[in-house]
Amino acid sequence: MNATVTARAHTNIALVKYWGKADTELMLPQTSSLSLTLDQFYTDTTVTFDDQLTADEVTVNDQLLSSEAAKKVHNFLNLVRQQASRTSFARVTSVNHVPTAAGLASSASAFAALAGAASRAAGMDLDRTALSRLARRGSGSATRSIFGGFVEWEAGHDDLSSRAVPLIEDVTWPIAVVALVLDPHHKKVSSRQGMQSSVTTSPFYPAWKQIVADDLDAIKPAIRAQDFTTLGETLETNAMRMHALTLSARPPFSYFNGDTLTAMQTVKGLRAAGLECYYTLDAGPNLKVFCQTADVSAIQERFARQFGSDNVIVAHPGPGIQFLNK
Ligand code: 2P0
Repeated sequence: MNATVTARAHTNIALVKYWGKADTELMLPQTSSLSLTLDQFYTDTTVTFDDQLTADEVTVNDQLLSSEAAKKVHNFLNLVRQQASRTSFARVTSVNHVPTAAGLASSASAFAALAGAASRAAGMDLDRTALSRLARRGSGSATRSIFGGFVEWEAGHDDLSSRAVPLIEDVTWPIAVVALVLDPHHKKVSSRQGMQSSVTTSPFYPAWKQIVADDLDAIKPAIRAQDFTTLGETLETNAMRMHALTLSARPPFSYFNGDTLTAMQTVKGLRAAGLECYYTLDAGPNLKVFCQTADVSAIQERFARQFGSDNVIVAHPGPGIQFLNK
């Protein structure tokens, strides 16, 4: 009998960023990183291995993908087949739950959910540490989405040691992330290309490794002590220093657009007015603003006036991977 397994994984936002691989085959990063899993954005993925299939069949948001578009998924399924000693192809159905067509869907939730559903459907029973290592092979940031709350991806030095470790899974700290949709379109430079270019051409890359080590040393005690100021100052500076690696690459590139810069000014203005909040952003222009829940409505209103209420989404700490059936 062919098992059908559905897994749900949430996306995460990095506070100390992953930006560069040491090994592109094993997907080992240059540095460790640390994130917060979010409740609002998640992927549900169902996998069945079926002897009747003559190729993997991948459907995302009700659209059957071409074999070219499904290539990353196919490569990932090959790895699962190899580990599980299976030969049959798989039917994969995936739905991204994002509040609007926001361009906030992420490979993190997609590959974390796929790792869970595919490994179980293939008959493997992996614990969450092993799942994080498997998810890593699909997309680096997916390593962290196996766990909820604050999660560190320890860089490690080989397949076994490069894995996620939860710092605090059940977050009781009343904090929120206000996500701004400033451009819903696909990014022009993929994270994969962008980080590789930074590693090989930015003269600042060696400094980045030290920055990450220092930021992790600062942010982990701040999280444990619920020290919001240290958390915010560290995550904002870390994001800007990551983006300095794009501006200093050859050729230079940037993920900012005009609205990104405008929104950064708004955050500074809010802070000057006594509403403590800090921004971060990834490989796209959409700013994410960290704040304390008591300040959410004031901050949300300010950005809704600026960018429209449909483009402002409030998220909170979210859970790790869940299996929706057996
Ligand atoms: C992060 N990002 O730590 C960083 C910050 C974007 C900026 O991880 O090549 O999709 O699949 O490992 O995980 C996005 O890159 O890249 C990412 P791959 P991924 O969240």
